[in-house]
Amino acid sequence: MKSNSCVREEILSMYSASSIDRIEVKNCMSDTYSNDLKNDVLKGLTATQKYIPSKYFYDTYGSRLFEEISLLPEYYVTHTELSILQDTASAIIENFPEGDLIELGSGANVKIKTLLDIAYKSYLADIRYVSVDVSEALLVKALKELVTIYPDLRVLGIVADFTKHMKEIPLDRNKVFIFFGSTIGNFTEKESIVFLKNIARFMGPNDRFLLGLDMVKPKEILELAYNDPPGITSKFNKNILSVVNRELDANFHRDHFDHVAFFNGGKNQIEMHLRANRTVSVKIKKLDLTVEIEKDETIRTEISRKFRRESAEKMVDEAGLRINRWFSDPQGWFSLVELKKSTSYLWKEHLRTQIAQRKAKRVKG
Ligand code: AVJ
Repeated sequence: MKSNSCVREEILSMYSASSIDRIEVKNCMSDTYSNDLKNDVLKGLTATQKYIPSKYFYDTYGSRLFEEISLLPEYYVTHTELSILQDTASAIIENFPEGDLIELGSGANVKIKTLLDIAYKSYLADIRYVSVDVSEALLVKALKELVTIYPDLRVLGIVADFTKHMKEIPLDRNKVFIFFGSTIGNFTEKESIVFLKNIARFMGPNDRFLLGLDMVKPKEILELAYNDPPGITSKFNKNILSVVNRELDANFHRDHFDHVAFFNGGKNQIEMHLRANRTVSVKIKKLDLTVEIEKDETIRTEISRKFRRESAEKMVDEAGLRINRWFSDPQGWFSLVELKKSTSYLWKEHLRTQIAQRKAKRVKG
């Protein structure tokens, strides 16, 4: 099966031709998604602690549910990050006269609009917005909205899994990578370092990386954010079963599972699980698999790690990045961190190219 081949897509809509001209979309997912899902679900549901990777929450309905979560007062994550962004957008965007703002896992537009508003107000010469997201429907909708709000803005949408398709991101211009929402918390410690390293590789000495990090805070506040009284997070959690049912022809029954979310203090992470409220036997036709789940056994659907300044510094450092500026809200609940490539990493790269050049010369001469 081919992978990493992205197909350029035509955008059809009722919008004017002039705005459509500014939208370009590449789809890198169409031929890998269902295969990845198969492998991941097979591995996850045959493990001792059963799990389904959290990236499969985000089909169209799941993305919409997350939007709803982000409006909940209990879910402090989104509005705290937005308030930091509003206070710091001009500081962030200064000295960025032209280049690409590359947002990974973008979803809706609220946060990027805060940056673009400032860019537009100040001087914006030639900024392009590059959005990388797994959900094509949402991505296209968001891009269409942006080109109507910002005349002249060029946008590029890449329907891709940013843990796999980094190669598809254009690298010829100045760059600010953006990874909002503390989504990095959904990766294990190891995975997050691999991910950051992968981005660092594509950064030049002047490029920046804006990373959102949710901070450790009292357990009650954390647990309420993932156990909202109206039950939207519970719906969001159970939606992953509908994704598996639809994509892999399975027969999960959402009523047979309860939403569970708690703070694991030893690991500084929120964990979301689906706990079987009876003995469950699930047939997954496309995997030729029957999964037996005991009463009270759980399927882990998400970890959401919470950071401290020291743990963040350590993680970033191991990836060859350094903290350039640290923005936070007065309570210190959330942080927006501006990263640059670390000097030692730049030196290493410099030496490596020099050695390679010398070798090449020696071969020739
Ligand atoms: C979108 C990954 C940042 O981990 O808090 C919200 C997802 N899960 N409620 C998070 C989520 C449950 C969210 N991120």
